[in-house]
Amino acid sequence: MDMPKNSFKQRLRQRQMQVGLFVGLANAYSMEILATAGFDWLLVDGEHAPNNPASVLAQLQAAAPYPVQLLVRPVNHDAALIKQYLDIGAQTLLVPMVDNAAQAQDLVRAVRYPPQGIRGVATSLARAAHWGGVKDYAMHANDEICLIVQIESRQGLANLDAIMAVDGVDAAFIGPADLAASMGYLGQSGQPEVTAAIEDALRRIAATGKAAGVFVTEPSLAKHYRECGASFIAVGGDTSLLRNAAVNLASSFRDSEAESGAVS
Ligand code: 3PY
Ligand code: MG
Repeated sequence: MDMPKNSFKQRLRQRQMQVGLFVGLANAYSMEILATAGFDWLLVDGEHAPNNPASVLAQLQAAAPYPVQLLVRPVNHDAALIKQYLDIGAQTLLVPMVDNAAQAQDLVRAVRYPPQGIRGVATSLARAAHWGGVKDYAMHANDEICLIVQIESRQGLANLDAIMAVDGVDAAFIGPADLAASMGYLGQSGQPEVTAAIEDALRRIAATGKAAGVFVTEPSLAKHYRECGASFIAVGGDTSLLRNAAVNLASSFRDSEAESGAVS
């Protein structure tokens, strides 16, 4: 068969708006539910959620029949771990905490086969290559991989232009929580100085001709960030959706019991 195309990367290039969700439940069955929900992309989080290559694999398989793209966030910049995620079929990686161009350059090398990079070759063992069934996988793989760097520190902002200039970096995604912490506003990503820094970063990324993304749950702020140049946004996370719905359901029944004078 021919090389599977990375439609997320294609739409990213065309700046088509893509709406996504962070997925931290680390479970294939709930991933499959989310895959039916209508998001353009779902991020399997291996940075803060208890994921590893085996659990990411199960989630890639669960979502495969549905028209949604899966992104994978590794816990760090480890080239060996990145190789495992690419081999099991992740085509788009969102890599956290990229602070300078040297790190970005190393990540580009980690996702590419030689001579441009250092990704190890074993297509007969790789789900991504259909275990040897994808015609010339090794020749086309570099083209279909999409590398997104996360900018989420003062240092990352200071080095933004140099990071974006690295050939092979396809897009940058702003992490408001870590950025706020780095700016001295731990837990206050809505702080005006932080949102101003995010706006500026989104504009600067878009001006480089590469795609900009951000995590934002507030609809009016999401609209504003889109106007600043964001073309892919994460609008929430599965863990929060589940917990908020559960808390609201429990409390709505407690409230109605109290209103009707029921004694528990
Ligand atoms: C952050 O906010 O720090 C993230 O990594 C996700 O948005
Ligand atoms: Mg972060």
